[in-house]
Amino acid sequence: MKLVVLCALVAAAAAWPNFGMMADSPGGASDAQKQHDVNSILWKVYEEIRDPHLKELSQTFDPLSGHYDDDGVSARRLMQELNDERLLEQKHWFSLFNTRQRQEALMLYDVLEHSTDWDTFAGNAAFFRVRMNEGEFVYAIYAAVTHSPLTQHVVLPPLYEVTPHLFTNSEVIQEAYKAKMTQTAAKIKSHFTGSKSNPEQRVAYFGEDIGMNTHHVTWHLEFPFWWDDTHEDHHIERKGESFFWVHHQLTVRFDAERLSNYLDPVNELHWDDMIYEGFAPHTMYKYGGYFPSRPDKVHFEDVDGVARVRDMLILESRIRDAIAHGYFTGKDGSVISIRDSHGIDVLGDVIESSTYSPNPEYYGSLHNTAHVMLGRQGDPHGKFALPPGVLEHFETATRDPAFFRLHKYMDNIFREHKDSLPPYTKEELEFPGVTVDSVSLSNRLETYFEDFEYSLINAVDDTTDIEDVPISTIVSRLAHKDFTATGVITNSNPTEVMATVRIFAWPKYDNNHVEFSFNDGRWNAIEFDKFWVKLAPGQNSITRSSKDSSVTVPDVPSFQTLIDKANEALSSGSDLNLDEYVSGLGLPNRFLLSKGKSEGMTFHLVVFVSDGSKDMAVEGLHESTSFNHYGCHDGTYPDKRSHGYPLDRRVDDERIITSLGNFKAMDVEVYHVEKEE
Ligand SMILES: [Cu+2]
Repeated sequence: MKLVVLCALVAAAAAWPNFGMMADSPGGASDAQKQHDVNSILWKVYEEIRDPHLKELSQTFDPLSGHYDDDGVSARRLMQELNDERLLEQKHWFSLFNTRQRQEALMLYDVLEHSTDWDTFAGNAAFFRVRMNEGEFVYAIYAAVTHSPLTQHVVLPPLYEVTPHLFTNSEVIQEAYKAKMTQTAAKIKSHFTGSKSNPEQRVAYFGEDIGMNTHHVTWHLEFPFWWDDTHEDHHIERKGESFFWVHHQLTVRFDAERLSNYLDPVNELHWDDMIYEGFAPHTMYKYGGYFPSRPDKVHFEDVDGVARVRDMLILESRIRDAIAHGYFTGKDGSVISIRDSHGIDVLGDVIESSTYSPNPEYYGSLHNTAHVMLGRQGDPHGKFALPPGVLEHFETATRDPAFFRLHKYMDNIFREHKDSLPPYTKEELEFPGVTVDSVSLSNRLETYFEDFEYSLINAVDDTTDIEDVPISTIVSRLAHKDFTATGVITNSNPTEVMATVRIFAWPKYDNNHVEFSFNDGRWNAIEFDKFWVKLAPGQNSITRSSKDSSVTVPDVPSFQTLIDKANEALSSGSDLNLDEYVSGLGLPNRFLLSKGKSEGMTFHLVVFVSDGSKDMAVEGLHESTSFNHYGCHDGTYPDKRSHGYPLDRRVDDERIITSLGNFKAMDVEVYHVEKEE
């Protein structure tokens, strides 16, 4: 079991000291009621509200009469925009990267975030749902439920069942419409985009995985680039570093998947080079037509109203220059050193860029602009009035293999910075008296593909007069057999010590079966787990199940399950018990192992045990090893060390690490089997 317990506890104490009182405040509602309302407000979001109470609220609630902690400033502003008819129409595409559309979505987010009781929150949600663009509305609800203290225990329904268009192929959507029109129940098989003539299709199961896409969207919701401390109530700690790490892990995982499919790791994309790989998304907007395609081998073009290719090269060289100098220059000319373990955080803020960037006027917004630039290459001058490309939505971005090329490009910039830091010394890395004697696995590591079904009910148009027929799709997805790792660790100190256990693995060989050097391998290390244990004097046997990995989360319950659970809890007065699903931040647990090969794929597995008393940022970590690994948007990240420690810095002499008693390495084979046994 894993959840945000640690972050949440810290958050409740630090950020919202009044939360305990809020639950009893007028208009307070039970968690089950809130879950029910959030379910109902997102159900069939392009259609009329079905819940009678919320439907009535949508007509009777007055946003100006709500209770707010900003004196109603946000509500008055949005009402003004609404009354002036300035807001984006309904049944139109929405993109977060469209500045005006984002502002509108965030105006609603502000209203919800400043609502101090549930009546106000739910009333606003109902009122604006029938008056604002649906895409903006969904984004605002997801962001508000993620960040509002009122909704700490609410589980957001899986996005792939709320807005299925962004997660499945247009062919499947068309079948779903047909099923609805003919009132025939359907289970539609989804296929990955493309054909066997395209080698990239071999790894489409990764870029198109709905769980991985949900993880990606969730990260960007919990760590939004638009988050502004002067406006919000707290600072999100290590946001820039987390931006680096979450994308770095996607990048190295994608390369490992490629190797298991006999493909070379991706090359970086570059502005003055060709975009070799074209892409046909086979995906459509609910409203706004098909996502644009891009042929093979096109040169980057300037995109009207976004940026010129030359601008991108200039931004890149300014950032590389700062890395070479070891400092960024702030808006006021101040020197912001990055030659230390915090430098990565600043660099991440600059590259994304987020509002935390110290000088966006000078360093620009490399990542966000690049997403739009790349997304528009199919229609750079707007001649064909195409809607935004897949790269302009976190839900769909990884479907395009160019996403990983773009992120490899940025990952290499991050590496340039990490390589500018001195390697860790033996003294920094050792854990006196602690030795990892052995590491063993309970069973053969196996991956396979399994079928997963999810509902498309929310994809199709609807009317209250006609009953729903069940419509779902079946996707094939990567999974693995569970396993348990056992480590025997000796503590020869006279007293108990706290230890941080860090587990990584990297593909041992490249596509030509040449072994990666330690230094290249460690940069490509996939993080498998991190947890804290107390080691008694003498020998300790530590077991850890793959199910507990802190980098993963369990599958989110289906939308229907969430509806049933909330209704059940409401009618019986029982607890919701959905806490383990509160954050979807983390890879799906079934994705923990990357795909093996039928003859076995060799990974170099490393276990590093560091001194927990020096690493821990929060007390009591050994009691609850579950935490939000990819960062804590509302609390303190439990680990003081850099993400990826101790493999994040260059290793000039690998013996410094490999000779340590608190380090253990071994080769493991991952087998891919065709059917689950
Ligand atoms: Cu991203």
